[in-house]
Formats: sequence, C-alpha cells, structure tokens
Amino acid sequence: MLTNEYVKRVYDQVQKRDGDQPEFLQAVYEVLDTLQPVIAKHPEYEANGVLERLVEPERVVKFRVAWVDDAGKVQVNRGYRVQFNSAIGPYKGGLRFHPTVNEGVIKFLGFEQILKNSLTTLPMGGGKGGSDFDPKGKSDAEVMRFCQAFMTELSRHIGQFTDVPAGDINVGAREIGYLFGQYKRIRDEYSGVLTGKGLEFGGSLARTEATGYGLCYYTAEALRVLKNDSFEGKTVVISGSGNVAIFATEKAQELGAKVVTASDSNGYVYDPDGIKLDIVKDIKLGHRGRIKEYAERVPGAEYHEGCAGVWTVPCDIALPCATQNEIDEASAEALVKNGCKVVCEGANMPSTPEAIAVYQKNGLLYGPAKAANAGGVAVSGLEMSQNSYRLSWTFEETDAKLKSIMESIVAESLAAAKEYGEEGDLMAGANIAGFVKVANAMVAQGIL
Ligand code: NDP
Ligand code: 2IT
Repeated sequence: MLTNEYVKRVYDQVQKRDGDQPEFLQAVYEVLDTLQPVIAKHPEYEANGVLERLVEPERVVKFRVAWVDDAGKVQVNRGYRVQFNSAIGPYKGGLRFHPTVNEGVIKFLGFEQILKNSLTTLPMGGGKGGSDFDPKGKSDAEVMRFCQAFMTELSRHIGQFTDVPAGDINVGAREIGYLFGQYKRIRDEYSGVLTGKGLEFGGSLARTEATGYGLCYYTAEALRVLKNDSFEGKTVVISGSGNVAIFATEKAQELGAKVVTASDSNGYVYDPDGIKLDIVKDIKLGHRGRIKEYAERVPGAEYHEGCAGVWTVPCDIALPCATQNEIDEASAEALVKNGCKVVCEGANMPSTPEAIAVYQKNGLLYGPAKAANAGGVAVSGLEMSQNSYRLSWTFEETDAKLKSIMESIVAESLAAAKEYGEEGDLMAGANIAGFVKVANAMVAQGIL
C-alpha cells in the first residue's frame, strides 16, 4: 500500500496522465510500493524529483509502418520506441511484434527494463519498442519487408551509443537479421546497433540461450541461498515454447529437474515422462508449428486447449515464460494447492498483483521478472562489449559470465532487501537495488 506522501503524489500523477495504460500502471505501482523505505531514508531523491522523472520516458517515438503484402495489398502497422531512461547507459531493450502491442505495453516493458538493466551491473539504460504487426501466417518475404519498413524509420532514432534494440516476443534471429541489414544499408555503417545478431555478423555466443539459462541460474542460486535446495529431482512447469521457454527447459533438465509442460497461446502439452526438447525444438524452431503437434508425435503426452490450464499441473517449481499477466489469482492458488513452492519469472510481469499476493501469503520463493530474466539483456550487454572490442568470446566464457551475473543479482537483491528491512524478499530487493544505482546517477547528472 502506498503511504509515503511523495510516492502517493507521483503515483496519482501517473494515474492521471496514463490512466489508459493498465500494464504501465501495474508495473509502476509495484515498484513505487517497494521503494517507500528507500524514499523515506533518502530525502535527496524527492528534492531532485527522481521519481517523477523516473516514471516519465525521456522520449516516446511512435510511427507509421507501411509495407506491401504478398498479395500486393498495402498494410499499415504502428511502430514504437520508448527511450525511457539513459542515466546509466544508452537505452537498451527489446522489440516486440505482437497484435497486443500498444504504447502502454511498451512503456511497462521499458520501465521494467530500466531497473533490470541496472541489476545486471552493465552500463545500459532502459528502452523498449515494437509493433502491433502479427508475424503469424506471414511469409518470410512479408516479414522481411515489414522489418525493412520498420527499420527505415527506427534507424533515425537508434545507434550503438544512443539506443541498442534486441529481440522480444516474435523478434528472433530472422527479424534481427533483416533489421540489421536495413540499418546498415540506410546508415552505411557496420556497428553493434542491435544485439541478438547472427554469429556471422557480430552476434554473441550464448545470447540465444541467455534468458532461459539465466532464469535457471537465478532460480538455482535463490534455491541454494534461501532454501539450501536445488533443481535436482524437482518437477517443473514451464509455460510458452519460444526462445525463453525452450532454453529454460534445456537448463532445468541439465540441472536434474523434470520439466513436464510446454505451451503456446492456443493450449498446453503435459508429458508425465518429461518434455522431449528435441521435439519441441523441431516443432517451434524447425517449422514454426503449434505445440499441439507435440502430443500427436509423443505417445503418452496430452494436449489441452487453453494456455491457462498449464498452472493446474502439479509441480514443485513454476517458470512462466510466455507473456504478461499469464498467472492470475486463481492460477496462483491452483499452483499453491498442488504443492508449488517456487515461482521464478522468465516472461516480463507474468504474475498479476493478486497472484503475487498469493505467493507471498503462502511463503513461496518468488523471483521477479526484472531479476530472474535479466540474463538475456546481460548477454546483450556482453555482445555490445565484444562488438566494441571487435572480438568474440567462447560459449563457455560468455556462459560463465552470465552465471556469475545471475548469482550476483540474487546476492545484490537480498542485500538491498535486508538493508531496508525486507529480509528475504527478492521482489523488494530487486526493485531497490536496481533503483538506487539509477537514482544516484540521475541526481549526479542534474535535472534532465
Ligand atoms: P517468443 O516469441 O520466442 O515466444 C513467446 C511464447 O509465448 C510463444 O510460445 C507464444 O505462443 C507465447 N505467447 C505469446 N503471447 C502470448 C499470449 N498473449 N498468451 C499466451 N501465450 C503467449 O518470445 P520469447 O520467448 O522471447 O519471450 C517470452 C517472454 O519472455 C516475454 O514476456 C518476453 O518479454 C520475455 N523476455 C524475453 C527475453 C528474450 O531475450 N527473448 C528476455 C527477457 C524477457 P504463440 O506462438 O502462440 O504466440
Ligand atoms: O525483456 C528483455 O529483457 C528482452 N527482451 C531482452 C532485451 C535485450 O536488449 O537483450
């Protein structure tokens, strides 16, 4: 609950200005709520207007993306880039292509990204972008023309020292390749302006795996420190079957867990013997198929329509890796009832505030997205370093750096939580640790 007068005032203002952006309000409320002890202890933040500046993006770019489909028809989409905060580095964050994208969704993602990037300890500010373009059912040529049209405008606003986009939902290696090619053509410049690039043109080893692997490194470390436990022998429910879900499944299996589910926006599969990841990869990475196909190919596996049902599958650990607000109060209660003790978030803001309240009430180990999924952007930061050095590190070297960053995020979060009287609270700790660094940089740089 918001009790601090300054925090309340800032939130009221956000509500007045952005009342039509529910996801953004949700992200801001959670952060402001947990920052209250910090604000009370540091009057310099109010004196320097840090919070009212933090919740207002430095710049929002919104643009028309016109392209021609395979039938020769003109299509028009909306493009966005929210350059939220550059206090500790160039704007950095992914691009999402999905029909649900609007300004409020991009703003919630950009706001979360500020604190997430700060937690990685790498010099990256916060940004996010995307479009309401839906790549489902589009040909490669259509996706390419869309990406070229999108980058033609975006290229005016980004650059290796100003703003470095990457992937997110429906933006993977294919899209990053087309976007990179168009940037290079327009600017006549070969630079690390995007991360998640192909290995042949400046990409980093382990970036593809980074978010999913990082999520498991974070979860394993939190389990070790807080519960003296591990993934070994645990049953894990994972939602989604995209980039994050696939590599979270791979690492959880490697760490000795049995992952029993995979899902997409249509439904979920349950495999009591453990998900065969080569089949999921063949379906999703091989031919962009639907997860339903898994149950047609694997004897003993079941397919269920409706993606929310995945949270009714009994498990020890749940790793939501699909999208925002995918776990509501009822799903959280189903998880608890069936014995789940740990929820760590691969997706951005996958739990509603009511779901988080259920985790807290029942003493679950809860690892919030901005900490638990920071591995993707962390290795993006490492990709930027390698591009600057004009060299590339081995998979092992990059993966070891990722693991150590994820472990340090757990430690930093717990230390911050303890300092402000919230011992063991990974959510408050992540928000506080991420915020303090950004806030101090904002104060030091003057009123901007
Ligand atoms: P992908 O596009 O690779 O996969 C997304 C998966 O989530 C698909 O299985 C998709 O199903 C499912 N999904 C998407 N939207 C919905 C929806 N509205 N309801 C139900 N299921 C849905 O994306 P990523 O794996 O990269 O991203 C997954 C999550 O992780 C997102 O929240 C993203 O913001 C977050 N994230 C990603 C990072 C990265 O490096 N890629 C880094 C940090 C966080 P379908 O195919 O049916 O749409
Ligand atoms: O939400 C995220 O952190 C991402 N989609 C990755 C961003 C990045 O710049 O790698």
